[in-house]
Amino acid sequence: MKKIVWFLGEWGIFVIEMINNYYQKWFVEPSTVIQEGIIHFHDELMVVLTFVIMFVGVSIILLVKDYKSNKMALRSMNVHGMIVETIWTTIPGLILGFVTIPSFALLYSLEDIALPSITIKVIGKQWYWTYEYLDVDEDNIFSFDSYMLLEEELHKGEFRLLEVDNRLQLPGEVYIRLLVTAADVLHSFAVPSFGIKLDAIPGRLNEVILQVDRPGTYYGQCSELCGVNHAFMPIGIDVMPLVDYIDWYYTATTDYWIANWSNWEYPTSIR
Ligand SMILES: [Cu+2]
Repeated sequence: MKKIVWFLGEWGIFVIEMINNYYQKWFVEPSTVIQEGIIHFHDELMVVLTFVIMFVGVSIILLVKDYKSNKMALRSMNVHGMIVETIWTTIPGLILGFVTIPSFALLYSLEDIALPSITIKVIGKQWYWTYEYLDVDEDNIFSFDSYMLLEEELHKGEFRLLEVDNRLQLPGEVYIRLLVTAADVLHSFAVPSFGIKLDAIPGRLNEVILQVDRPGTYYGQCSELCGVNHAFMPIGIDVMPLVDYIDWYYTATTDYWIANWSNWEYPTSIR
């Protein structure tokens, strides 16, 4: 018994993590503080849960075992135990109170609105995403669509059902405001590495503040059943240093307005 407990304590987590990594049943690598917080909270909660389940399980086994001559079971049929009832109400209450503190801290930090440096509107459509960059020119908004790449369009090493033709480009280590909405039916903009999952609702704007710590390529998927091609509207995001982002932004917007010069209107305000 001692050896089993020792094994679980020393090697249990390690073994579970190995199995989870092998089958990819763990969280993806976090790249925002929010997602790190979510993973930490999950790990803390699992410790509490493990002890609760062990205690309740052992109690049930003790009670059910040899039920007919079990003093505890017989007693509970006739007598109320004031003390024991107080204990089994208070202790779960205390546990819940203990869990509430990190939970609320996390919830409030998810909703925290910092002053954003850039604002991007994400529009879910059947079945692709449109990204609008709202910052520079209100009258001539720079936007593009992002479609999934078909299997025959993929290059070696690219991910099937995750690769898109135009990835959303974002700067790293900067507060970004995402406004999420939909043009037709319900969609959901979800990127696991960022810890965000926002419903895209026609006629409504949902807002989240994002700050990505690591540059790289990130993937997400639409997470609300939105029709036959629901599984085929992935999200691809490139996060780069701010300098590279500004470079990309000016090249892309210039190209965009040269291509769409006939739609261009003289801006009434430039921020
Ligand atoms: Cu969708």
